[in-house]
Amino acid sequence: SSPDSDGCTPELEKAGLLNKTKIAEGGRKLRKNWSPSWVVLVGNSLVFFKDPKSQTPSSWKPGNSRPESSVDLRGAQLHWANDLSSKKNVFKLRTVTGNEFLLQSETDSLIKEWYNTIQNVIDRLDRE
Ligand code: I3S
Repeated sequence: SSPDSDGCTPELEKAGLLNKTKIAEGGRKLRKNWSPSWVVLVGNSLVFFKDPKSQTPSSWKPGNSRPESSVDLRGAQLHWANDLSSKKNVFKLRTVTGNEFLLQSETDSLIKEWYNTIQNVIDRLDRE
């Protein structure tokens, strides 16, 4: 179970290392550039950090580390996307602004957890 399965820390939902590439910006297709990213799901946002080696689960906090980018999950769409890569365990996240990311892990259970957790946040925001 996740560290937050008891709901005692409502802000930070999940953090971990995933492979990431952005494939579209504002609906315009981009060239893939896969790299490891420290991914943090906090509140309504998915936040990406560079240099995962220097990151720890506590170092995402404001002031400690500058995010590379951040994604607003309100209105976002999530789809399994194994057709978009030769890698296994790939999903696509599309924001309302037309930014698209692929996220991937070699570990089946880990990518499923990420998928479910992000989808739960999207569903919660859809109901608001
Ligand atoms: O969808 P593509 O074009 O097959 O994606 C591959 C390329 O981005 C490739 O880089 P080049 O643009 O230098 O060929 C990457 O190295 C591959 O990882 C990409 O494919 P995968 O299947 O890994 O997503």
